[in-house]
Amino acid sequence: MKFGVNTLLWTAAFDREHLGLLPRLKERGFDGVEIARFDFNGFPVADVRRALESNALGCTFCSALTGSLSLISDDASVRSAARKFLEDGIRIAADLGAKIFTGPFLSPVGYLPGRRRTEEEWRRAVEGLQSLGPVLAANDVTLAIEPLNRFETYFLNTAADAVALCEAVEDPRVGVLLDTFHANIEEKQIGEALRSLGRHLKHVHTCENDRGIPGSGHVEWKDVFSALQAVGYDGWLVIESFGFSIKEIAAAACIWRDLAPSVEAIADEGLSFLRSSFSLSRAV
Ligand code: LER
Ligand code: MN
Repeated sequence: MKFGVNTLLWTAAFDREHLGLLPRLKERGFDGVEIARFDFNGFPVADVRRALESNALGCTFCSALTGSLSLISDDASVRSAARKFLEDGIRIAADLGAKIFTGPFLSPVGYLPGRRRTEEEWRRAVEGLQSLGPVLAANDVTLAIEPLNRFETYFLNTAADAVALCEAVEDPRVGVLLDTFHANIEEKQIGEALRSLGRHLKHVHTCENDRGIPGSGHVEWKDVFSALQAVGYDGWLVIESFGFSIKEIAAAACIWRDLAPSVEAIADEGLSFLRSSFSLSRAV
């Protein structure tokens, strides 16, 4: 298992000015960093890769469809812009040295049309994801699609639907990211959801139920770790929360209060908790 932390704790757009974070994260015991960017223009990929390598840190790459980008729109030009965005993201992931490109990649985050998804939208999702296959293979990257809770998307909320989507896509490079924050809202039991994902589970966001310090709330971590062991998951566990005082992030993620004494506490105390929970789960 590899332990990482998402840069959204510190910034909405990771850039050169944030490279100073990396030695600190290494020193605190992280194996890697999940770099987050929503706008790829001007992203200094080569500099970021060099800094990750010189700090002996691995990475994953995270983004989201925002604004008008949608892989399931009824407008073909919108779908094709979303496909281009995702292809660019896959190439950036590879250039960073990441094997995982992850996030909510079907419908824009926060878009709630006030109805259920349609069969036509489902078909476009399957086709859109299938169309990424050659770029994923050429770059040796896996796409981990993130179901979000019902207040952030109407399109994909549960592990069961994510499995159905992967089985329709039939590409081993298209799998699922389970985020314990969203799963805590949508699943009966997070452990069961993880077990049901099986081989489709490609990535995990380890978040407390309030996006505070992992281990400080009511997520059933014992069950999470035993389920991860049961499905033979050996990928990344990435702590994800959001900077409380960064306006764009606070607005996008609905963070209206401090979730912990500091964002560093979420990273550092979260890491100690997750590492010891992981060790305990192996000892059973
Ligand atoms: C992103 O990983 C996430 O979990 C969302 O809630 C924010 O887009
Ligand atoms: Mn997440």
